[in-house]
Amino acid sequence: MKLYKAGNSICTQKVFITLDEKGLDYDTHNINLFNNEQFDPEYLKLNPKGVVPTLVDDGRVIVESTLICEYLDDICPEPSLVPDDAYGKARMRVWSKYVDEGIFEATREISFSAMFREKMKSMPEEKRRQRFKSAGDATRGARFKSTFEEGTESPYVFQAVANFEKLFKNLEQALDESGGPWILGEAYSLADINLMPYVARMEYLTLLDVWIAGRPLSEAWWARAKERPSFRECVPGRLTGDDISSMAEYGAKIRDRVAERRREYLDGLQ
Ligand SMILES: N[C@@H](CCC(=O)N[C@@H](CS)C(=O)NCC(=O)O)C(=O)O
Repeated sequence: MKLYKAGNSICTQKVFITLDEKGLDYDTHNINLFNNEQFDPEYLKLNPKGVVPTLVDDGRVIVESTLICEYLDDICPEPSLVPDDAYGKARMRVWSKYVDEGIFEATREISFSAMFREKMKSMPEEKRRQRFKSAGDATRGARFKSTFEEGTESPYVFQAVANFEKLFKNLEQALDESGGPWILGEAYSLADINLMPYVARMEYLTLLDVWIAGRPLSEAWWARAKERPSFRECVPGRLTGDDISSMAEYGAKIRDRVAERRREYLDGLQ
């Protein structure tokens, strides 16, 4: 199996954790997103959206991190990371969908406004223009442009802050209903794995407590999740010292504004 990945890519981290939990062997191929290697015509043949990760298993190409994780559970059922029953599977997939439809973009927008934006400021204009390329996804280029130009003032960042607020409200309720220790109850599953890299990113950016403070079940879930050997191996274990210090340094600069935007969102609900 070969996994196409990028350094510090949240979507790839889900796949790394799943591979590690399963004890599967694989090779990796790095795609440098800042050199626009995701738009290389050869890579676009594998992944037409021009994103990572992509898994190639015996010549078969699988895209979309959530689907890759489910594929890995299908080809290697032990230890199981997917509930046996139909209702359990549906509950797990609601969490995956939730992450894919709101939390992934929220994490990307917040990360861009804090960090990648600063990196892109020093890029030559032509390279930056290439980076805004959308590979056919009209909103992707617009989002990049908005977070690059407006930073935390971008409406996409406001929406991102609100999405994290809704996430932790739902997580607290789900853990209460399931009785924990994991999102679906007793069994650790892809519902947990699919969420962990996004929560980790907020912690690395020093922003997590904006949403998690005062939510004891979510705090306990997170403390438990980040102690799993697969997480330690695949997230902190694969980040460079520079990745970790950049996230802390740039995240701290937007922290106060993120907390204010959360307040604006909560005030707007009243
Ligand atoms: N829904 C896709 C999203 C993949 C995605 O957007 N990956 C990011 C890295 S986490 C990427 O490749 N971005 C390319 C870019 O920034 O141009 C998945 O979960 O696989």
